Amino acid sequence: MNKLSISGFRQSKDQALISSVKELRSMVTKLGNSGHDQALKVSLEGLLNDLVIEKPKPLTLSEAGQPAKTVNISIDAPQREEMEQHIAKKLDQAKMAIWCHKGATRQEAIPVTKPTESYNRQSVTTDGNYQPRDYTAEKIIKNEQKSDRKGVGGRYADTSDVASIKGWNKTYARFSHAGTISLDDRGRPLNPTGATGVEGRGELGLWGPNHAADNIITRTNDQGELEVLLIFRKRDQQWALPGGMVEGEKDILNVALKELAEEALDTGDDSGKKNLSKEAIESKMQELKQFECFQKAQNTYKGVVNDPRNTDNAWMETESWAVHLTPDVADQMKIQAGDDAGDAKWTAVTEENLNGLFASHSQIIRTAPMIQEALKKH
Ligand code: RP5
Repeated sequence: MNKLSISGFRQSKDQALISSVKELRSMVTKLGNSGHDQALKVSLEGLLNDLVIEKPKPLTLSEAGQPAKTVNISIDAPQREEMEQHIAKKLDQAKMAIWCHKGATRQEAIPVTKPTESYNRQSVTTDGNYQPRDYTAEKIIKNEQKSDRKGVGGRYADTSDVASIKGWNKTYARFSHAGTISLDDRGRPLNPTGATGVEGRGELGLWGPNHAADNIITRTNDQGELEVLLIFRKRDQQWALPGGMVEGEKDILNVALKELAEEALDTGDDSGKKNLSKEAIESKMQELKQFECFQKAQNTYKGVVNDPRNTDNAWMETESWAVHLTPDVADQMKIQAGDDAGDAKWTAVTEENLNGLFASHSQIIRTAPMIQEALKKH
């Protein structure tokens, strides 16, 4: 798009355009916080660079002493419309990106028509009363791979051409713990838990299920009370179970252990500094696997996570693994936050402490028998 100059604005429609530009500037500031879609921020900055707003020129007097008609808007009509639509789309994307990180209710960011009570999950695109917003983060589109092969050129996101994706319900990556995945008439997988108000992939890389693994690690402290290991998600500013995405791995417990080592365990040397190298993480995982309590890890939940990133066509699913540490293992385990965790700590298992965790971790954590027993005692 060419550089556009808005100058000599006088009419209300120019003021509306200028307000949108101001809003764009404020979005860039908001997106400045870590964890937000930085690719989107860069593209908003580019857009702002292309929009030059000049102060209204003072009216010059014509020879007859009357104001000369020199005040013009330098954007002609078709360009203006195109630019207005472009700005509106970018503002929408920015609001969605910010919303995704706030975990706020969707209505706070963008009003959407709620699905009606009779809403049928399989008719996301046919129910006339339902008007989801289309949103796929710019960082996802930038990371799209050209084919339906995982990890092409280090890219993690699916192609936008969802209809070209084959093998639904066949491989782990394209399989849902919630049951057979249905596709709509455009070949888009439908969220088995129903409508979210957003279509597209939002901030998730894959169409359909985005599989993760989570850890429910408990220990009994010196006072005989149960504690669980939680991490603080920097991006969401919320406490959560240590966990992360399954990327091509077949052994899901292995993924859980990798995430545990990365986010919550000390993988450094005696200097106390955390080492996130592949080797350091691998050696920590091997160490954990030697312990009997890890060999007895119990899979307590397999299913959809009510994650703020979920859309009608892309959603999080997880397998949670519960491990109760024996006292000797608990003593050896040094806790240190790393990767996208800003903090990691042992937390007393009480109703209060387990409420308000990220996504639906407050529910998932309660699937571990040790947690259930401890809560009964309180
Ligand atoms: C949640 O998102 C899962 O339960 C898991 O804890 C987490 C994985 O996402 P990232 O940590 O990779 O963002 O839905």
